[in-house]
Amino acid sequence: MSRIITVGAAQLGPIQRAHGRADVVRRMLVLLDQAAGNGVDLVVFPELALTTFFPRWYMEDEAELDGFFEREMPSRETAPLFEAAKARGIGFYLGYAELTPEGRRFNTSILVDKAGTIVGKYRKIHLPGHDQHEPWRAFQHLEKRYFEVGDLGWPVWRTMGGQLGMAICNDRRWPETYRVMGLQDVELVLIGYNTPRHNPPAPDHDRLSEFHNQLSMQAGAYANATWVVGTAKCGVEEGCEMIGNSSIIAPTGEVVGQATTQDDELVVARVDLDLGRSYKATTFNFARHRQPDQYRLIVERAGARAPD
Ligand code: CDT
Repeated sequence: MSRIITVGAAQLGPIQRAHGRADVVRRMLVLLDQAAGNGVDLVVFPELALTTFFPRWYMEDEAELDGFFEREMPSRETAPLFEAAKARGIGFYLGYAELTPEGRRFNTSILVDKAGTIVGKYRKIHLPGHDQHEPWRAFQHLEKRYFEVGDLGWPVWRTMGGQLGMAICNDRRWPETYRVMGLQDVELVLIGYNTPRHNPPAPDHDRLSEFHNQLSMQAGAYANATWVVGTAKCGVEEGCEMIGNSSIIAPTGEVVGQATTQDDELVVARVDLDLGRSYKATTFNFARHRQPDQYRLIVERAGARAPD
């Protein structure tokens, strides 16, 4: 049986604060139509895809903050996306801000199959930024204030003919993200991101933003012999520039498709889910070569400590 699926990274250009969800969903439907025209089976939308990247602002008013969150999924505004994807037989990954019935807030993604059923949910684990207002910054990055650390781990789901996992933005910089899924024999990791080019605490890193984006996703793909799809929300949003470079990366570590704009753009690639098998059987045969007894520090210690 063919284990080839066609994947689309559905990059979004900027979403300004004044743009409502209905506007954004309309843009997503255009990308979904392009995907259908290209025979795409699975579309990957960005992190927090339905609104502007609101953690750039300090907000004390809970009602204002809640305006960026979804209480249900699908919602009235996102139902057309679910219906259109189902009608076209396309599965999708969607990132959004989740407000639970208990009042908990997470940076979340869902995996929806071709029948329109939510088959998986992931809540972002590596939350970057800070939790207090830092007025010296031109833009805040208050993910640590507005979201709880995800509590679902990194599951891998059997769906759409393969073994699929999810991560969100900053997770892609951490090898643990991929390895936890690699140990579940993941074949395709889906990642949405919003990455401001300027990192206020370390502006000397800014010139390397795209390089570090590629480096981390390509390394994660290669060392776990998995496909990785990384989809950006990018361009100048409310005066803040965010990088594009949405990419589809093979288990070889090679980039097989990449966005060339900082706007709405669909990147399509043919994904052979068996391509990683030869790596998983040789160089990265985990059962044969990994030595977990020697890796204890990884789970026992969070911060680095120099030897005495
Ligand atoms: N959204 C997100 O996770 N962005 C981060 C910015 C890091 S700088 C605070 C990222 O890793 O791309």
